[in-house]
Amino acid sequence: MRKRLLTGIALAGAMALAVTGCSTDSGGGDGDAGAGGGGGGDVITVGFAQTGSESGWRSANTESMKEAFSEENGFELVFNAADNDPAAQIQAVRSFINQGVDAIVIAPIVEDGWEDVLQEAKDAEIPVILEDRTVTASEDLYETWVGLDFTKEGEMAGQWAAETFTEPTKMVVLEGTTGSAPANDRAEGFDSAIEGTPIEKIDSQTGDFTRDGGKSVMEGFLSKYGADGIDLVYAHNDDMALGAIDAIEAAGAVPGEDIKIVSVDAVRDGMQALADGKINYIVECNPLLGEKAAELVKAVVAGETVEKRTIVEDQAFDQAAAEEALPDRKY
Ligand code: GZL
Repeated sequence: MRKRLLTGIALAGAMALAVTGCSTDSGGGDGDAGAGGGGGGDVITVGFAQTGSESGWRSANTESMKEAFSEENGFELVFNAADNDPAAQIQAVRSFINQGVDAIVIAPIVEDGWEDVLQEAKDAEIPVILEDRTVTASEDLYETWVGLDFTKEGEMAGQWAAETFTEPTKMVVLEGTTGSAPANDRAEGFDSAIEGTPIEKIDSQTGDFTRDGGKSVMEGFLSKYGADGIDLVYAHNDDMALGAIDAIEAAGAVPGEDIKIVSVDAVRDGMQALADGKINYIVECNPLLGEKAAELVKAVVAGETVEKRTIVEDQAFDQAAAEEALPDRKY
């Protein structure tokens, strides 16, 4: 902990000076009581409040963050996964503040409810960096955000659907976590892209970005409308799309043919299902944000001015593109 460790050492040094009238060389140092001998001030202690482990995307994102915020890269990482519980995540951030970390990184589960704890971090002079998802709180309560353009991801999925379905089409939607930026923005982007098309959204429900959630919601849709009553599934992430595939196959229908599926993320299991023809189109959402997030933390802690937003570009895949990309896929 740069700031607090140095303050601690300086204070101890000053007290030593006060007591003995001279600084004590910590051995190998230059007699400066504040040096701490091993350059302890070089390590940046970062509290990272992750959403949880709800999806394959999240696992890849967590791995990327842990790789980037490593000891050899000059960090001490304090990691918390909040099990998709917004209250627990805010509590984790509060504990980071109490620990006096040098910086806090958050992947906020939901957009709202962040004003108080972000103000507490600001009052404690601990910079906050957002990665992945965003918040509705004022931009002056965090230093910067690195993530993806969720609205554009929804638009790209919707454009594919608009080009593919020119006849009356009945669509159900598997929504992401209620109140999360990706769920809100992917819905908005997709809906704007299919405006004026013969695609009708007959139902929409959250599967909380999990495979089990996607499966149980799809089971409900199938029992309500029948396999013949649904032409298209729009899943806000691959894990829910994979759950929908399980439900569609259990109902005796053929995913990708009887009921087409468009999804977001492009994680390995989703890309395999796309290559196998069980999903029809996937828009990528790149989880490998760790390197950029670590770069931003170092810049912010060093007092440099950084851009308020850094957006990582996404691409999209049809079946042929998935077959080509799979062998080299990092996640
Ligand atoms: C998007 C990310 C979403 C993924 C889901 O950046 O927040 O959360 O699309 C994950 O797979 O659960």
